[in-house]
Amino acid sequence: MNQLSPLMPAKGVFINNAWRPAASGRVVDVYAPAEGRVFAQIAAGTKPDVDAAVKAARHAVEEGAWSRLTATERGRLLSKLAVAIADHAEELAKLEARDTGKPMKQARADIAAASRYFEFYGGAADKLHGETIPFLAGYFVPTERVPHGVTAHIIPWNYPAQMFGRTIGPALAVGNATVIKPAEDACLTPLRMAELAAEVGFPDGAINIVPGLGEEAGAALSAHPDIDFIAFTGSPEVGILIQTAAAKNHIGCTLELGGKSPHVVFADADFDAAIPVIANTVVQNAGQTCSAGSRLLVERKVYEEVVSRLNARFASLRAGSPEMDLDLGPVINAKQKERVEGFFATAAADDVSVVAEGLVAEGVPAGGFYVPPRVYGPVPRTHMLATQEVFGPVLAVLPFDDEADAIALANGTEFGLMAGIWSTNASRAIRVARKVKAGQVYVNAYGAGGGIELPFGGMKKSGHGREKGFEALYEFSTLKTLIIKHD
Ligand code: TXE
Repeated sequence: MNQLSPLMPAKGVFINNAWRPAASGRVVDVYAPAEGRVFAQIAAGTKPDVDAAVKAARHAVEEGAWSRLTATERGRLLSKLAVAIADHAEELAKLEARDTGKPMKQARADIAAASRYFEFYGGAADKLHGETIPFLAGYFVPTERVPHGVTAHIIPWNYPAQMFGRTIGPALAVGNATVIKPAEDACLTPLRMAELAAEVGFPDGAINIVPGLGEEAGAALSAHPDIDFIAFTGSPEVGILIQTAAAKNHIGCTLELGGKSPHVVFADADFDAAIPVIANTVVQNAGQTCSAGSRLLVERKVYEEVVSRLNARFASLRAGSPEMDLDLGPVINAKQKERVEGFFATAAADDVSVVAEGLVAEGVPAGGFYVPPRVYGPVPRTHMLATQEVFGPVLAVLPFDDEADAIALANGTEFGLMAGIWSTNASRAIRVARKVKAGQVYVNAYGAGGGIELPFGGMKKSGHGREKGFEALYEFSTLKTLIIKHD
């Protein structure tokens, strides 16, 4: 094991507000992607740990202190956690940067977003309510939004801190008790934030975390017969396993499975505004963002101009370590680096040209998982660069002929998570935006991963269900109707 010393030791599994050793006695090595070396370990949670965590959550939501809190009291706890995260922002940002390799400025923004999730859902907790329904004479029929019960949350490594807030914030606001299986590649900030939650007064069992491998802890959690709902963000392949496990237990799930989101740039677009945003949305987090704008569809008559502007933009981009705080960091691990380089190799073999490129900065630590940001064009429409999620800082440029062609191309992948339409013709921008199949469509703007207040989720292979915003409160609750007969 190529390791950095001293190693951050595994904390264990977090159940009833306390750490305990994993039943397996094993640990999982965690790499610092910027250095390519092991810097920490996490507990390898397995089925017995998941059983204990679900039991603690069940107790909390049925009869424990968590079940006795009012919505306002739950909201206050969430708000306190938001403040605690903000108070520990620099510590958390350093941990997030080390764990994921992202530049410090990105890590700081992510911690601010994590805090903001708890702030938003703290305020929202007592704003969710039912309705009354006109019915037969002599009946009074109110509805009530009630928690599912125990919610399971399987989250990825690209934004561990943000994902923690995004997924448990609304679940807790509604009154569920949660069990989280964070990603083995990066999960140290969720572990630390769970401690902060205990410190601000979350009762035992409301937040439980079982770190470990996907095929062990993740599989045991998603198949557990006593969970009531699963929220999953990750790969389409594992998404199928999650939905199958949910079906076997007759419970619901949300799946957020990534994308191949297009920017559609018409000849009349404001290029000065568009190009920096487009470049940023594919290099942010080294392209490892589900909503990265990884396809650039550009009207053929301005193809050369757009490519030349991209070239100028990308020439200044640099990948570096978190401390160097440049435009992007390394990718998460050796496998992801190989994956991105595999796309590079296929493009070279297929004679698809690199039209813009940034660099890996001089002086990055040896062994880190760095790849340069790249733009390819014109990419043939059926090429894997145009259809498959790279999850790296790679932009595919494809020319289109007219509006109908642009819409067909935008909708021409299996995914449907986000899109950006760039045009100064407002009618056309709105027309196209309404025809593109995606959960979020920006016009003359694009926020990869942004917008805590905005419902977010996919169509098609990007998954189903909505997180973020008020919509997540509906997702993490269910509706109960009381039918009351009176004289
Ligand atoms: O994902 P996995 P990986 C995409 C992206 C990336 C690819 C592979 O294209 O290149 O997926 O990434 C847990 N039962 N996205 O391999 O394996 C796992 O431990 C239950 C898009 O990291 O899907 C982790 O916590 N859980 C994406 C989580 O699933 C299992 C973010 C995601 O890991 C499991 C990440 C199992 N059998 C990757 N196997 C996005 N939508 O943002 C794994 N897991």
